Amino acid sequence: IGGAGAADTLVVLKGEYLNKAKISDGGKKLRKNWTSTWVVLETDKLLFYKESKQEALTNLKPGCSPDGVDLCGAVVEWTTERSSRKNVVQITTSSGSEFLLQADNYPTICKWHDAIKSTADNLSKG
Ligand code: I3S
Repeated sequence: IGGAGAADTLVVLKGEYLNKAKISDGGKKLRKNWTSTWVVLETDKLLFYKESKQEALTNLKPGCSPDGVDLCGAVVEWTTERSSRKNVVQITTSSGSEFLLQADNYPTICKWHDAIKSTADNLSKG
């Protein structure tokens, strides 16, 4: 996912550690593997970094783009069916990939759910 250059001006929610699991890729089911991930929300995409330090490092390196999800056309919803964990948000991308985001702290995950959902909904209106 590109466009790291002027990242600072595009950030909607600053980085925070959330638990992330990718459960399908382009419609193909994947084995679930929860990992703690540094997540950053920009105006059109959600970026994933292994660690907070990598955010700055990746943006400094020309040609180096972070792992992420294009939110245009994405559907963001709470799910109780895809995991036994509490506070799980499912993101389904327009290309048919599915991600779960989770945090034990409800206010934390609520903030991310609301911001990601409104970002995706605004892009889809556009
Ligand atoms: O949806 P699943 O497949 O029941 O997810 C669980 C598994 O990924 C499990 O690992 P194994 O593939 O080794 O069985 C994980 O340890 C669990 O955490 C997953 O379920 P939760 O409910 O935690 O998302």
